[in-house]
Amino acid sequence: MLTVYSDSHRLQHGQAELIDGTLKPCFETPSRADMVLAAVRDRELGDVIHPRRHGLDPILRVHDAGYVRFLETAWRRWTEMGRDYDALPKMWQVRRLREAIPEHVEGQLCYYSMDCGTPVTSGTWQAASAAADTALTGADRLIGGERAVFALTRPPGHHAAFDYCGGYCFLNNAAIAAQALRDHGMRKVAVLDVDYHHGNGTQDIFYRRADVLFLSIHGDPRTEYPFFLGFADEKGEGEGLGYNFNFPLAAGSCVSTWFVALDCALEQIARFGAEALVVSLGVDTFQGDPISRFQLDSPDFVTLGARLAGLKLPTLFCLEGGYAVEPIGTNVVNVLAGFEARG
Ligand code: Q9C
Ligand code: ZN
Repeated sequence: MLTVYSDSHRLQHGQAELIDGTLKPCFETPSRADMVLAAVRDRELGDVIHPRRHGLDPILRVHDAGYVRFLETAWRRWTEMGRDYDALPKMWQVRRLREAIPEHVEGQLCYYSMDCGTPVTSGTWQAASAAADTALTGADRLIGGERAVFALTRPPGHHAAFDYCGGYCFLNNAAIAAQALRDHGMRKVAVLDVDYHHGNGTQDIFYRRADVLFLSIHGDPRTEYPFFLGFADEKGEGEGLGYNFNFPLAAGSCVSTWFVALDCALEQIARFGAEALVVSLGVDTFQGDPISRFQLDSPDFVTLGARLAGLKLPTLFCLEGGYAVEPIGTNVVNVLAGFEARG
């Protein structure tokens, strides 16, 4: 399987996130992508290519222009005030506060963020736009007839919505790629999110649309991040009604429960008649993940890959979460190798 990878991911290297009431080193680190790339090479998954630049247009197909402009300019505006540490928001536009966009970068940081775990740094824009290019280059290859491509995207994307960042995500790589597939003639695209956390950003972007089916298997938001989206009764709106499926599972759920949900999701994708599949591939479902509570073990990821291959669709994998750094490469490449073995 072809891998798309850019070293620019290193430019996103946050110092700290607020977790358990204290600032802790970021879980989402450059070493994650290094470990995945090393496993791709060790296991001879296939060629590794650099992404091609695609510019802003494909990003603006799924993200708000004001939000994208904010991401591009936030670090410069933040440091112009003499600050040189990561930019993190410290308040939110909650119920009954005004929805007007603040003028000041500090206010905009609050307006355009959903949490304080997603630091804007000197290299955030370059890293995030390179990740979008990585996913877009993968989409180009699928259009060109490739059976499957792995976009080694970092920072991840699935928590990034139309107009906000969060959950370590800035640009929604999978959504940008799914839209590009639509724009290049694929009539129906399914996005399956297997990360431990609900893909609130991807759901937000496609919620009113019938041409992109979104499905997510994740920790129940009653107890798990992102708390405010990902419930089973969210089925889409307007034209999109019936094209959004959430499979929330209790934290601690066993492996067989997880695979039952996967089978339900795969059945919906087949019924939908998807012409292409984008997989938001988080491996924070691993039993050893430090911030998640599912039980998948490394061999289970091979099974996941094989089941996905059973759909017989052109498939683009975009890396999302996974914070057990040492085994992340094994777990990700297990999915891809399981897919290839099933062909
Ligand atoms: N105690 C992704 O996997 N913080 N993002 C959770 C848990 C946010 C995860 C804290 C987790 C975001 C792409
Ligand atoms: Zn996650």
